[in-house]
Amino acid sequence: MEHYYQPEIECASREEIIKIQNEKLVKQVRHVWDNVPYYRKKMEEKGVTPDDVKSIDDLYKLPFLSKDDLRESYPFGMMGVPQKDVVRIHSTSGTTGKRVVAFYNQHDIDLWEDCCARAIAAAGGTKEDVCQVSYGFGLFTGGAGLNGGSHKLGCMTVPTSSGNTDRQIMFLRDLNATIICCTPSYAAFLGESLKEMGLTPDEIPLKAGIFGAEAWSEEMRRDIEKTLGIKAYDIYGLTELSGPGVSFECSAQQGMHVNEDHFIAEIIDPDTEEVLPEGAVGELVFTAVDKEAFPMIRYRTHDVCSLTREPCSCGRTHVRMTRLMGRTDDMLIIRGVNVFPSQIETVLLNEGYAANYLILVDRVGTTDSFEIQVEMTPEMFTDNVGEVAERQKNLVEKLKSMLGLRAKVTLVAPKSIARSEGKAVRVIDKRKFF
Ligand code: DLL
Repeated sequence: MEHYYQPEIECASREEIIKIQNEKLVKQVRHVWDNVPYYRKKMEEKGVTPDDVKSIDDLYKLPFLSKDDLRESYPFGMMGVPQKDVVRIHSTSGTTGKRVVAFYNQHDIDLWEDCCARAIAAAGGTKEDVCQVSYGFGLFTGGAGLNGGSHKLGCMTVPTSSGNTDRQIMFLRDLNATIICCTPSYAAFLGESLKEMGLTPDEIPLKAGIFGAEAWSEEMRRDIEKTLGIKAYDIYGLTELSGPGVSFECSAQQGMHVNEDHFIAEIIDPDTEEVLPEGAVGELVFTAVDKEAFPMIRYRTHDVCSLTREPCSCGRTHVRMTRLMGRTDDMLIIRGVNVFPSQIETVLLNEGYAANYLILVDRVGTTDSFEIQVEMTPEMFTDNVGEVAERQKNLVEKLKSMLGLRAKVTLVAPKSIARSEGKAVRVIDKRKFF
């Protein structure tokens, strides 16, 4: 059963959505021109003025924004309202260069929390539910966003934040949490922990999980659904655009609906910057049409996916984006071959492994070395050398046929790869440091 939070918007006709977007875009371009000198300069350099933008059909005229722009304008250069009206900041978890600092006024917080409330409702959430928010709280947007969304929906909200697994499980069971929000890797870890404690899925009250902030595969979804006995929903977003809830999955689990009354999605060719037609795979670009304090126009996300407007069985009309296929900047080029970590994960999960792996890339002389360390599950763990060698050989072959590239596969003991409470670190590319 679907629980629409705002059916008049979520199920609006295409014409109605376009009308909303047209009006908001025209206003937003004027707002940015008047209040964000950094972006105004970019528009002037491209020879565009607000008068040139009369509808979403004129979007292509506007300049893109990139992470480099945000670094250059750090910290206040993209602020769109007087600082006295800003009520919050969040920041990305980026490990290189300057962090991105995003600003919010009360209006921005309200619209963001609405987006998150829609996501929880689409996962079946109502005010009857107990929603445990196990994303990190603080500068990261995961905790604050879903906490706010859960409040708006009227769920009893349990803001555990990430970590302290024993306490997470205690609250899950004692407070009868029916919905959990965390990264998919942490959900998988919770599943492992419950299993170790001898608990079966029927002994925990959860019915749904809202997982995002990092790439995960369909196979990983099935694993989590089985170990936790829930339906697992994908949620997408990024700090620059507010945080989680830019798009979310409904019960059809056929892609994530973009909240189109707030965000216009485009897919571009990352090299030529040409806008691609519906269905094409490319880089996702977003325009936030009504965010005021940190207004992003044509922001290049580096995330790779495609869009579809095929009708969805849930009744929502907003465009859907596919599960992310990778990032233009996470794509590894190993011995000249493009490799996305998600392809590796698909092979591993199909072969019965869990998503506990580490991809190690280095340069030895002039050649790239490419190793994948994979944890054996407790069930398959053995010290029989012949059996391990046979398993490794099988994985090398399966990976070769998926990637067209030979990797060294090393099977390691269960629990030997460090777990993460937030986003998992799965790639160590030492070549970057040469
Ligand atoms: O990760 C916001 C978020 C919090 C989303 C909680 C969902 C749930 P950032 O830290 O700025 O924001 O990272 C944004 O994370 O560009 C994607 O590459 C990746 N990402 C986010 N959601 C997904 C997802 C938050 N569902 C970056 N699948 C984005 C794959 C995701 N990758």
